[in-house]
Amino acid sequence: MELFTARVCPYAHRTRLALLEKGLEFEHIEIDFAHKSERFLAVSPYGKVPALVHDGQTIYESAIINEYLDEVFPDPPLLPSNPALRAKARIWTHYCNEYFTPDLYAVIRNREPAKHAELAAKAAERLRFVEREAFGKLSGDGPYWFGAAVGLTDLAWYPYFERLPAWTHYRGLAIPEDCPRLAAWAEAMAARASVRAIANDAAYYIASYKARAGEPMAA
Ligand SMILES: N[C@@H](CCC(=O)N[C@@H](CS)C(=O)NCC(=O)O)C(=O)O
Repeated sequence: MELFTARVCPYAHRTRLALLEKGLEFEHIEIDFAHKSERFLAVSPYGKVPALVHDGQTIYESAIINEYLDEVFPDPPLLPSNPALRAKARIWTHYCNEYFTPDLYAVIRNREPAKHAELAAKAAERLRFVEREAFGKLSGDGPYWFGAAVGLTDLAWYPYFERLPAWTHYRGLAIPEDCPRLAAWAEAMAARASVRAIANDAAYYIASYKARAGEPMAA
């Protein structure tokens, strides 16, 4: 199994975490976006990471790769067994991709101080929605999205929280104080062996996001 990946990429991070949680061996192929190899462009039709080659097939799109891995290597399972809960797990990954991520990145990309408060408030509201609708309704005693067992939803969301120190540094955005369940979840995730095995520190992300963020902006 080969994984085309990049250290900075939150989507590739999701798949690396899934492979580690499953205890699967794979060849790690680091892609430099400025110099994409012919092999990479041949296997990854969108020219994006992550892309997985397994059994002669290329699978791409992080959420789809992770479901593929869960189907082909079902132990340990990373989706709930109940169909309604499986649907909810997918809804939350969809929410991450379609609503949370664009609003989060809008905050760090924005260089206009006049727009900052509105963008930051919108991203913080996304986090409060997670606190209320996910941790308040689905997680029981937690600590994970669907309770006691880690799953694909946790793996889809966690990469943004490892990167959050860059948002705090450049834009003053952090987990809101009225989101204690979300904060406890981020801590529980950070302590997992899979997460620790490939974690980068805040300084790495602050340097990585410099080109996008520019200078820190007063909150
Ligand atoms: N929807 C894709 C997004 C993947 C993606 O956007 N990857 C970025 C890096 S984070 C990429 O490969 N970009 C290639 C480039 O910038 O040339 C997924 O979930 O896998």
